[in-house]
Amino acid sequence: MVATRAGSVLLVGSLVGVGLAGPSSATASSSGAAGVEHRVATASSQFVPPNLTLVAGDTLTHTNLDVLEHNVVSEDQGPDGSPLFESAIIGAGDSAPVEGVEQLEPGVYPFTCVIHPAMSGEVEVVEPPADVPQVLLAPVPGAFQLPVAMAQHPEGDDLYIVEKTGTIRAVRDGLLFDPVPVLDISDEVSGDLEQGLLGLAFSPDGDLAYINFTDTAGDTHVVEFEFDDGVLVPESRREVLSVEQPFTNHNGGTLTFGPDGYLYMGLGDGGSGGDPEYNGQSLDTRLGKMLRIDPRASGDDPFTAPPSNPFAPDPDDPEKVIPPGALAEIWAYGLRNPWKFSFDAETDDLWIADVGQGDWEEINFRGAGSTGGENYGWNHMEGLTLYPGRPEGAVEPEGHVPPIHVYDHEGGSCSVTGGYVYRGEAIPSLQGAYVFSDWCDGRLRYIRQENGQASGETELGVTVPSISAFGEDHDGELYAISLGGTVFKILPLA
Ligand SMILES: [Ca+2]
Ligand SMILES: [Ca+2]
Repeated sequence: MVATRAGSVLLVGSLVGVGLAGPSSATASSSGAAGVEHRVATASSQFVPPNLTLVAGDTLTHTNLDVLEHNVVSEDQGPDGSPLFESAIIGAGDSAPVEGVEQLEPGVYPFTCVIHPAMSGEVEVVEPPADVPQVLLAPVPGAFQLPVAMAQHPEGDDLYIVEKTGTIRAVRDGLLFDPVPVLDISDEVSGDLEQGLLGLAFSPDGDLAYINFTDTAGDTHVVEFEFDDGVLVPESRREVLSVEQPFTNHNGGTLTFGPDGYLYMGLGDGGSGGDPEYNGQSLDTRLGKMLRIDPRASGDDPFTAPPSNPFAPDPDDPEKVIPPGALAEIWAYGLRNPWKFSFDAETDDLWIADVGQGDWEEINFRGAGSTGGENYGWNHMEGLTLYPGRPEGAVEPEGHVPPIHVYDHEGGSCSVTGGYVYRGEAIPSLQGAYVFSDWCDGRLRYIRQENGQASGETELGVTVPSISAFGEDHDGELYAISLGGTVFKILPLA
């Protein structure tokens, strides 16, 4: 799969390079290198996803996750009267190729199920991208112990790498590994796969640093330090908040200051599997949430919730309706494990990669104008469909914000690792693309967003084993972090 994709990218790139872009490149691509394999599922008598974007020459497979028999059949016919594309009728758990898709010219093609004509979907076939970015991965100096996050101080070019084992290490000016940790709480952290020191954010003025870790009992803590002389000052330590964790997994971990100057924090549903405590949809717990706080102490309060939060009392708006018991610090809910999220440095849009249960990995998108309160659906929804293990009788929540992009676990993927929208200058053809990966397959890929709709995935043709995180520097350049101990800067190939 990786080799196929890389080959296809290189072919397209080389065709463009010799001036064969245009209609001829689509033909060359479909008759030459194999295209990317896409998948459409049928579940709950729907096509998932209902709309697909393919590059000419790509292939499509139909997987039936429903109890009923289905197929995929084009509504349009060719000159001989047969459908332009069609899969065999298959039963639950089976997959079949959708024959003919790889021959389609650019255009939009509605399809249905021959047995259930009420089901509908659409394939959009587009020309191969004129300029697929070609990148390489350059290791940043230093050997790191289980790195899981990166932050850059607002001043200067030092990179701060968060090690799950409880230390933070600096790469001075992005070039020189500093062997002395800038923080060491390794005797305080727990060590399961999703536990440890997980997040770091510097205050916008650079005077304070906030970390997120799970303690030896597994509970989450956000702690504030003064930042001075390139280190987190141990004596200045102050607890901002803590969250009891019922299970070792799904602890979220990312901390980042939003464009509004508030601290955002992603928290998983508590863990185990299927959200047994029903935390995602409960507004009286911090678990399964995105929090938004002013992390500075105010009187006896170790932090405050901005009145503009959806469930926070607002002195300027006495009519504001707040559900009983809803926590003021909640910004959004219905999340399973938002391990990584980020803001677009140019547009301020919020991107949340939410790790899925068994079937679907999610990329969620919310535009900069959001006033919060989004319900991302878990545990009623997984991806675009009802979660099979949802509480009895549970339906799609009112106002559910569906993911902008989903992918399944075919081909060895298992758990989304969210990244950033690229706003650097080194790779012009990557400008504006949301770059992300998957913990199990490590393949770097991107989608593009326009009017709240995402394009299909495009692969960058490079792989980072055990990819735990991405990082972004002041120049908008991106980094990919392997839990194995290497931090890579993503650079143009030429
Ligand atoms: Ca947990
Ligand atoms: Ca969701």
